[in-house]
Amino acid sequence: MAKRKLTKHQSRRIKQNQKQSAHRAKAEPIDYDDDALGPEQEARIIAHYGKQVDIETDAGQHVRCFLRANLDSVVTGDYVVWREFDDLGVVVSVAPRSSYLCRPDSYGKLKPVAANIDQIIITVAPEPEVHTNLIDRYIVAAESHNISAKILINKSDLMEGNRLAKFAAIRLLYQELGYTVILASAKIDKGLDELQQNLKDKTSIFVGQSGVGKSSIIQRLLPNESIEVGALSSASAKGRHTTTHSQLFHFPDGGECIDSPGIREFGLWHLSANDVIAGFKEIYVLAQSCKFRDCSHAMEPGCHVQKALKKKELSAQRFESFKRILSSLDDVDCSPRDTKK
Ligand SMILES: Nc1nc2c(ncn2[C@@H]2O[C@H](COP(=O)(O)OP(=O)(O)OP(=O)(O)O)[C@@H](O)[C@H]2O)c(=O)[nH]1
Ligand SMILES: [Mg+2]
Ligand SMILES: [Zn+2]
Repeated sequence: MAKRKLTKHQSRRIKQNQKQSAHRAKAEPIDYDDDALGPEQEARIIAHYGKQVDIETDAGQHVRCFLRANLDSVVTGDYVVWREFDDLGVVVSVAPRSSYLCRPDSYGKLKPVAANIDQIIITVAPEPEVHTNLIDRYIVAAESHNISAKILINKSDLMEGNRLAKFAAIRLLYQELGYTVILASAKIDKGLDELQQNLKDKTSIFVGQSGVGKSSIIQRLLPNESIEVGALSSASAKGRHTTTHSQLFHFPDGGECIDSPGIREFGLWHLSANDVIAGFKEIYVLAQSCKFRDCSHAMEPGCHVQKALKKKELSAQRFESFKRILSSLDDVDCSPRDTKK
């Protein structure tokens, strides 16, 4: 199992959370006899509510299901086998995942966020304030799971003054690194066609801080769905999230998207230093030419990362972000289970 060396802050937070969870009532497992269940059928998980999930059958029917007790954690996007039980169902097994995105939860356990996804849409906005380190964290997570990443800058209607220059710089930085960056506004319907083109025929997950407008954007793309959108003040000030569970929606012309709850931090404790450097493509390339194989890219002679930094060929912001992520790692060894990729 996991070998953990957590910082004091992480240990304290995990202990607090464990104490709180011990007081919460455990969900009662439902009582059923295997003979009472219908035949095995295939479906996909479209929403996850802790002990229960909603599945979608091939015929497009939605069924609320319990999970068989011995089942490993399941997540939105999973392909599963289920059996009918009265008006409900029981999920009995999960198919191997082609990809999945995971993160350590606030209890320190590694949790999948979504499965069988092709790309993550990292959503940012001028309100709440953008943190480029969070963008980089998502990119590292995506690259380490072979999922592509695109950046969506929402609320372009709120760009004026300093914000214009700030977001132009963010856009340029990530475009030059090869990432697609889309400028949009759910409020004034801007950039939605371009976004739709980028989502076609793929399974995408919208991720980002609470209040950036993930649900608002999806609601605009799918006007027939009824998706809850929250007031920014309550979402950001009180740390409340409007979207509380990940949900999968279909596009009529092909492709799916998953709306996910906003988060403030994306822990990468479960990744290695090598995973992190591989997630910073430009630093990875420079590091190949460093004189020493174990170069820390801090002050060694012959360090191409430092050289590029001095010549301003490497963004100081990205390098800072890289160092910050590296220093936040501990030696947790909890490799994700095998995937098909
Ligand atoms: N001005 C402006 N406001 C927007 C835009 N898109 C969303 N909002 C507002 O931003 C607030 C938050 O929107 P949500 O769609 O709930 O944000 P979210 O990212 O889904 O938040 P969580 O579900 O908490 O993660 C709401 O008040 C929206 O009306 C936009 O393009 N421009
Ligand atoms: Mg939402
Ligand atoms: Zn170096």
